Amino acid sequence: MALLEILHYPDPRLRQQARTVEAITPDIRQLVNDMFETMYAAPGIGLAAIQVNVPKRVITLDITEDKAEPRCLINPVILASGSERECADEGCLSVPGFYEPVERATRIRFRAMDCEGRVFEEEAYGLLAVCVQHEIDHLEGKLFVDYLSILKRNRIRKKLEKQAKRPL
Ligand code: GNR
Ligand code: NI
Repeated sequence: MALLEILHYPDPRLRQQARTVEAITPDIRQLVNDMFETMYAAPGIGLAAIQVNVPKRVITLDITEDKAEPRCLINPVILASGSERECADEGCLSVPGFYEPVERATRIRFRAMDCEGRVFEEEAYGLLAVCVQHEIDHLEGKLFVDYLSILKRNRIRKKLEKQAKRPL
C-alpha cells in the first residue's frame, strides 16, 4: 500500500479525459488499494484515479460515517438522471479548503464494474448520488468549480496558485 499525492486545481493534469479500464489486472488492484488508503487518509468520501495522476476510469468511495463500506467503481456510467435537482455544498480533495453549493440531480441510475470485474447497476440517492456524479465528472476532466461563477472560480484558483508557490 502507498499514499498517493493528490493533484490540486488548477493543475492541467486534472483536465485529462480518463481512459476505459480493459481488464482488472494486478496493477489496477494495486491502484485501487492505494486509492483507498489515500482517500481514507485525506480524509474524503470519494476519489477518482485522475486526482492521483492516473487517467483511468477508476473511482473509490465510502460515504459511511464509520468508513466501513469501501467501494470501487470501474468504468462507471450514468444511465439515467431524475428531473429533480438539489443544491448542496461540495468540496473536493483537489480543491482543498473550499466548499460551495452545486446543483445536481437528486437521483441517478448508474452502471459500473466492481473490483472483481462484475458489472452491476444501481440506483443512488442523497450523498451517494452527489458523490457518484462528482467522481464521474472527474473522469471527464471536470471539477465542481466549473459549476461556479467565473468570479468565484477565479478567486479559488488564485488562492490555490498562491498556496502552491508557498507551501507550508
Ligand atoms: O471528500 C469529498 N467530499 C465531498 C463532499 C460533498 C460533495 C462531494 C464530495 S467528494 C470529496 C472527495 C473528492 O474530491 N472526490 O473527488
Ligand atoms: Ni473531487
